[in-house]
Amino acid sequence: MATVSARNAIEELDERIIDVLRHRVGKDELAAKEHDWYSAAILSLRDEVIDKWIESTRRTYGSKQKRVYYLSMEFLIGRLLRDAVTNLGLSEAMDSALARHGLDLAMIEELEPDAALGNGGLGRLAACFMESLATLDIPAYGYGIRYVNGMFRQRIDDGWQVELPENWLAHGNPWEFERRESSYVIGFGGEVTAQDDGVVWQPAEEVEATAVDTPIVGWRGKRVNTLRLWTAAAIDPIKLDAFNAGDHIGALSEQVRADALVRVLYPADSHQAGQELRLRQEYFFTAASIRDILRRHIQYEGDVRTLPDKAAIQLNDTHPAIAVAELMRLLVDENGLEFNEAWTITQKTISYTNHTLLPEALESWPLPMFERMLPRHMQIIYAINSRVLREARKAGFDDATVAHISLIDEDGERRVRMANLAFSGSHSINGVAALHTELMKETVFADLHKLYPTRINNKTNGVTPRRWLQQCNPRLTEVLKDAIGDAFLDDAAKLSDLDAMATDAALGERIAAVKRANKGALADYIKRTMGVRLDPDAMFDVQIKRIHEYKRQLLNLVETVALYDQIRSHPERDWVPRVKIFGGKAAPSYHNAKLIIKLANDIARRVNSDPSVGGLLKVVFVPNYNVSYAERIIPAADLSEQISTAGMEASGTGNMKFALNGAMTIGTLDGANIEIKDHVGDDNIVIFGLTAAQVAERRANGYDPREIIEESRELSQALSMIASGVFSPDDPERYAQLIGGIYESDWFMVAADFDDYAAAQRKVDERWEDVAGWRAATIHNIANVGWFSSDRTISEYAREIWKVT
Ligand code: 26Q
Repeated sequence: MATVSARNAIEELDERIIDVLRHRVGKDELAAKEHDWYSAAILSLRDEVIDKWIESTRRTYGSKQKRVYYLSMEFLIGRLLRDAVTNLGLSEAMDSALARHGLDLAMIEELEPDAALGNGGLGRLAACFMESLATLDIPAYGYGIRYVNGMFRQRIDDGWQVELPENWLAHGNPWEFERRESSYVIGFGGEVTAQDDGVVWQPAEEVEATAVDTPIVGWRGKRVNTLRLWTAAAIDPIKLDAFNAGDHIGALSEQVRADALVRVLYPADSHQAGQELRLRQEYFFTAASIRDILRRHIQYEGDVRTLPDKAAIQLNDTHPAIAVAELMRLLVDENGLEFNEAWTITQKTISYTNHTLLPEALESWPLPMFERMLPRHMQIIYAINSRVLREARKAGFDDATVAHISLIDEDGERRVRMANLAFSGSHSINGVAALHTELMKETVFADLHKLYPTRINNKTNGVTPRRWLQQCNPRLTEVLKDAIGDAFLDDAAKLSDLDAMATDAALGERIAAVKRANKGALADYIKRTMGVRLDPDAMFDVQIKRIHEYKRQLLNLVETVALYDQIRSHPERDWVPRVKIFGGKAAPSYHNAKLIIKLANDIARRVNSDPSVGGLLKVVFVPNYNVSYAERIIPAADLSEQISTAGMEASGTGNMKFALNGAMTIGTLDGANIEIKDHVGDDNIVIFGLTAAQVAERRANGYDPREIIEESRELSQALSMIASGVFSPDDPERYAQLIGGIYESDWFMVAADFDDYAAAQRKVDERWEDVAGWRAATIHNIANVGWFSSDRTISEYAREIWKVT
């Protein structure tokens, strides 16, 4: 029964929706189509968001608080409607208001396109952080690029990945506001000339950056912060002199060059593209952001010297590392500061997060290209470098060590090292999980760490429990509320109250029923969209993430083949029915990753149509895995696959989302898996494989995969089935090279970890058959991963790096 005030809220919202539908959407409620109601629902809600947004902004200006600026090339937001509705506490009112018109909020939510302005973990982390910053009432701005085409749509054609352009803005974006007054001219190229006692950079080319703002609503609507994305335009969109001379195409060339800057997200998440356009994008958004930050600071504080007291700039990886040189340039060239004073201000203001140790992912740019595009920045980088190298020599470092510290890589073609630039210009450099941070100190940053031993620190990643528990799993949220009250909604650490109830049979039963319902809903969706039938009573075993050799989807697939082989050989054994779910995108130029997708689909076709497995094993590769798909799959997962080669996954964040939704993890001692194990306890996670130290040791002392393969019947059998074309009869050679790589070198240690992984999977089967034990483990997982809330992560950044309260 709705209370009087709830009825009033519904009434009010309903009236507003009808008013908006008529006067802003321009539709009669009798004629309105679904997408008209969708627009009306968002615009009605938006009014509420805007009021809180303005209130938050006034409060920040009034209190003169220090602000946080999060610079990121990627924000993988997903949909915003459900986020805004639930964070404003209007879910029930909206549900009921729409129901009066025969509409279903869940169905309306499906009409919103994902804002897919990111590749994967790094971009999704930025989105979780934005939500937690607003939740914790920290005045913060996210800065990035308003890509017209986000992460490509993935279609699977005959098992192969096909990339299609993504077009999230096709029908407009009700969440964004263009701010024409916040625009800056960004220069490229040209020359630097001496003038009086300073220098002048005269760019050869100029582009205008204009802000487009999106409100980010915190939990319970406490604060609404701004995500400011830059769009680009030519200063002179049609060059009239060229146009009048009859060169109608040439007259548009500047606009075309400007459009390219914000046209598309680079769909590579590990090895760097090395293309000029990428560096242009990086400078474009970073320069606009730094100018905006300085403009705001000077407007309200009057003096650039107090910048570190009022602004903290966090660099999300090295993609915005040019911020170090740009801030120096603005302080020295445009505000007349001495180099030393500018350097102190820069270091106090900027901090940098590293997300990867993979050498191929460390950004560096050919020096000639850099110098051509950013001649003044190149000079500043040389000046910074001579200062850093002087400090290294003074500390008594030898030539080899000094060479590692240098911002310029002098081996072969000279290159600018963005990580060294970001490191030297920051007071804090953090890793994203404990192991990752230790490895940073021992490997890529060993020498810089020796020179500046206090700078590296750890901030283990987290995820927002609003999106990744409350919103995506309302059924579970209700059961948890009944069990422990609703304090956990405001503090995820309070989930620990569940721990004492782990063996409560009634609670175990209810949580199992929720899982079953979520699996049923996912099975229905997959049936409807792919035509594949899944048994919701089978174990849902899930690996969803970008396709990458180090993440070892191939290990999972080889084990799947081994299991298939075993089931066929011993149909009489009581196998645990499994559904293997895979999903993820491959970078378009990553050959092996694309081949792994094809292999998953080839295996699926063969296994799913083999009557001799009798429904004991099903394999699906879900197309176009994205944030919205993750929100469907994660609540329905029984088993979470986190099986990267130890030492290679910086943190992982999917691992946290699965555990929060009650899945068991099978994983290696890598990234945040280690900390998840520490929190949930050894008995509530299945760990296998080499440790990071053992991987390093094997690589150093000569590792012979062939020997290992020959000793494992199961492994050699599975590998030869794949390599000989059992799953690719139309092209038997298809996987010869891919599997050959495992025999020859096996950099990712698939062979070394296989037997232990297969044994761990059989242990998972055993645990699954112990129904009460599995249910208790589920509860222990949910109860003990509250620590992985991005609220905890952001509190640590705020206290230890940004010094904001
Ligand atoms: C660089 C240069 C040129 C083009 C593209 C790139 C590029 C783009 C994206 C390089 C890397 C990325 C993304 C990296 C990423 O997502 N890393 C993940 O970050 C997560 C959040 O910290 C971690 O949990 C994951 O372990 C890490 O892989």
